Amino acid sequence: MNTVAQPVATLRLVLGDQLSTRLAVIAQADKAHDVILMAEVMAEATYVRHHVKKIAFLFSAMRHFAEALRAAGYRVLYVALNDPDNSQTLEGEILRAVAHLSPARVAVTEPGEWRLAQAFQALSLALPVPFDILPDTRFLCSHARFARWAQDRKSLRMEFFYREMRRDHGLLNEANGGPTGGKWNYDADNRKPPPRGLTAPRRLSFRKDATTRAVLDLVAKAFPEGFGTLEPFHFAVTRTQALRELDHFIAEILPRFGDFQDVMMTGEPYLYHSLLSAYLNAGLLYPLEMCRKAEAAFRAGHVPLNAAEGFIRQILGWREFIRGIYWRFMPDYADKNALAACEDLPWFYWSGETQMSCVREAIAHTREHAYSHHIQRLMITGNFALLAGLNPQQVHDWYLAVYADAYEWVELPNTLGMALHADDGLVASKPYAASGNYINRMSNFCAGCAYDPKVTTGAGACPFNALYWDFLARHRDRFAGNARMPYVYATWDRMGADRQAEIRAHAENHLHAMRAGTL
Ligand code: FAD
Ligand code: DLZ
Ligand code: SF4
Repeated sequence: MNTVAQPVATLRLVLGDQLSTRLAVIAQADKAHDVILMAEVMAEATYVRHHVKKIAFLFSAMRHFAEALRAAGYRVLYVALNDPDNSQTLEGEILRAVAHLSPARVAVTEPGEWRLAQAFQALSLALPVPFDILPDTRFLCSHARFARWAQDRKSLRMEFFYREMRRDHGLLNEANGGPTGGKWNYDADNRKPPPRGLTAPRRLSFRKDATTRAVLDLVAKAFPEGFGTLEPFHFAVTRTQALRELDHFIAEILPRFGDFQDVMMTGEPYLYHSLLSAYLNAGLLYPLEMCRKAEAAFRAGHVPLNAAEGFIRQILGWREFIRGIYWRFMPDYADKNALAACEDLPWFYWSGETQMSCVREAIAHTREHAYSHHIQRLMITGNFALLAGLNPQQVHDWYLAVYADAYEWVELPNTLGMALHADDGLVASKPYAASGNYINRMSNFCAGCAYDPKVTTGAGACPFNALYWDFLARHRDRFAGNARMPYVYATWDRMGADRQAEIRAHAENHLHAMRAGTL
């Protein structure tokens, strides 16, 4: 461990997803008397089977951040993964630094996961000095604000939360308090199917410097069994680079973000999405600056309202709402399984080896980029897991592992709530269940598939079709009363008992094939 000359007043821990100088833990640091601790540890790198690109991105961003702090005059203690004295847990590294530096107190920003929050609570009892856990002020809705909004409401709906957030932050709001353009939500103008000849825009790619190359070597050696491919690696790893990515998105891509938000295409993982979540969640970008830049581009006439509003809604609405749900309902939330789903996660989620070209494609994007866009997460891998009745906790572990932007506070409610309906409708008022017809409409995946999206039973029938009807039939008692679902149950009833039995038997065949690894 480095020797630090001056006596230490406060030891300040910065976690891998807290790379923001505006956080009080850094902004209030006394450069002469405080020490900032950052540590790469096996416990964080292995608590799920993280994608190797996710680990490399975070370690490189952490190392660059530490360098920038040093250059700005802070005293930084950085523990590398292969430091022989590394205890390989965050608690161990805090204790080691406290023993070595004898600070008067320790401070940290509240962590983004319940697991670590609990560990820090326990540690505060074991430490010989006071341990201050500071609020994470990067979010646009504090825990208290969310509690105020949620109290006494029968149901918590993102749309109403979002409107309050728009007013709170004056985003796309007019002087009379109303929404710009007269409507709060322009989703109906989005969700266009892919037009013929749609091409994806150019994306930035950042050159690997010596720090990133050293991290890539380290990760390749330390995680030989890790999920996904490490190279090519072209993530932004500093705030400056992340800001370039944000500005490129706003100028070149945002104008069509709304229109093609739900489109999926073979070989095109990104399309018109921003790719900013990994940077935002790690602290390299701030949510408000992203929203303000989108609004400014709209006001300057560069971006249509449906695109700017859609983008702002994802960040100001969904992202903050999801975080509010996580902290309000943890720890019970993690065990929710309202639909009693109990199938094991099939191996093809890791290997991509399946004949379903939509799933194969989504998993190929995931393996290569540690990314797939929202509709692939929700309507391909999530939808399949919902229809096939995969165990929510196994699905949750998968989503938490495979994406560069995944931390439990944001991943868990998206997986259990939005994709799997395991929280009984807390996050989503209706299950996001869809047949092959939807996937065929919104993508070009079906053209290259062994299955036929227009067929429900018999040889070559798309598995999503029979599984979709079987899912609805299985959960009829729960969903038949949902105001948004009578139409689908009327269609099911018109099929008659023989056809229904045939479809359900076919769904069972698909589940057999899934268990046998032949789907
Ligand atoms: P864009 O489509 O460009 O959207 C802009 C920004 O809005 C994103 O960067 C993100 O910060 C925010 N956003 C959009 N939708 C959501 C949402 N539903 N919840 C929270 N923020 C949102 N997002 C994560 O950041 N981490 C996760 O671990 C994660 N897991 C998910 C798991 C499932 C099953 C599903 C259905 C969604 C998940 N999401 C997660 C939400 C969303 O899919 C990603 O935020 C998005 O795909 C990131 O890509 P992007 O930056 O290109 O997003
Ligand atoms: C995700 C992650 C990984 C892979 N490694 C580290 C690490 O070595 N050191 C660290 O401080 N943080 C890491 N993280 C991020 C933490 O897991 C994250 O801070 C918690 O999950 C809380 O959100
Ligand atoms: Fe997916 Fe079915 Fe289309 Fe194949 S036919 S790509 S399984 S939706």
